[in-house]
Amino acid sequence: LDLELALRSALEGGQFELYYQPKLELNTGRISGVEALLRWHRPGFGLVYPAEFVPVMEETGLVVRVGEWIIDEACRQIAAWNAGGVSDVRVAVNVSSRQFVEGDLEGTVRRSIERHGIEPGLLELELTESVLMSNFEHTSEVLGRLKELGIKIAIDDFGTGYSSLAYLKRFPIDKLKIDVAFVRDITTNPDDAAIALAIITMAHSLHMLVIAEGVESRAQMAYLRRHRCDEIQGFHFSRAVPAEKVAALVKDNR
Ligand code: G
Ligand code: G
Ligand code: MN
Ligand code: NA
Repeated sequence: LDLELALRSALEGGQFELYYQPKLELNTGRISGVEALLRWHRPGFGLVYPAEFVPVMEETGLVVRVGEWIIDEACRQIAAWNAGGVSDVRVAVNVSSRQFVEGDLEGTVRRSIERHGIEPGLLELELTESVLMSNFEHTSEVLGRLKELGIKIAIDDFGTGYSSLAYLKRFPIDKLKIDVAFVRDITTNPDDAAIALAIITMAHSLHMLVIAEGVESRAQMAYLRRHRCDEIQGFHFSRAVPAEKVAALVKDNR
């Protein structure tokens, strides 16, 4: 309950901040984008990670308003980076289930893109399979409208949800994000490797890009590059860092 009360005032209190974890394009070595990850500067507690409070925001519905702030903040940051000479870094934002079902996602995205005057293709939404599977008709309609705005859609934690593969041909999806569960032992466990490689092949056959998350070693990265995975994200390349640090990393990288 204390947590809930504290969360209710966190947004107006300016206590949320987005950190950004870089994504590396394997065939060019470019930082192609970043994933926005929410951090909470909770007074008296220091920096708090989403695992400790996103579930409560989801239960209470706070995640809808905070989710709108996250999208707007990501667009504001894209515009700020563009103004500072970093013009080609795409920002991916996580969308929670309740935000997808109850929020006006298309309206939120459209207004934020317009307010900050950004190129829509620089914004990507990461949706999990469970978010997409809640209601086929609703999902289809919302994704169609989001794609018309020109933004990108990625499936997060791919391969771990209870979903049908049929949706891959029905929904306008740009990218699959291989779940860390298949990446962790990719160089030592033949079953994990087989699943990861099947996802890469399937994504490319369907004209989608594919990224592996949770890459922590050079060996994992080398394996994924050799097998034509497009991008990686993980501690091996970089943790999530504050916005200022992203600009410096990208300038070094160009
Ligand atoms: O940053 P961290 O590794 O602690 O993130 C843990 C999880 O919390 C992520 O996998 C993600 O699904 C969730 N999360 C992080 N940031 C956001 C956010 O901005 N919105 C939502 N809905 N979930 C987030
Ligand atoms: O949205 P999602 O739940 O996929 O958020 C990414 C999560 O994965 C974040 O909580 C982030 O801290 C975590 N993460 C990012 N890179 C790595 C990594 O290399 N290893 C592990 N174990 N977790 C990672
Ligand atoms: Mn994600
Ligand atoms: Na993920």
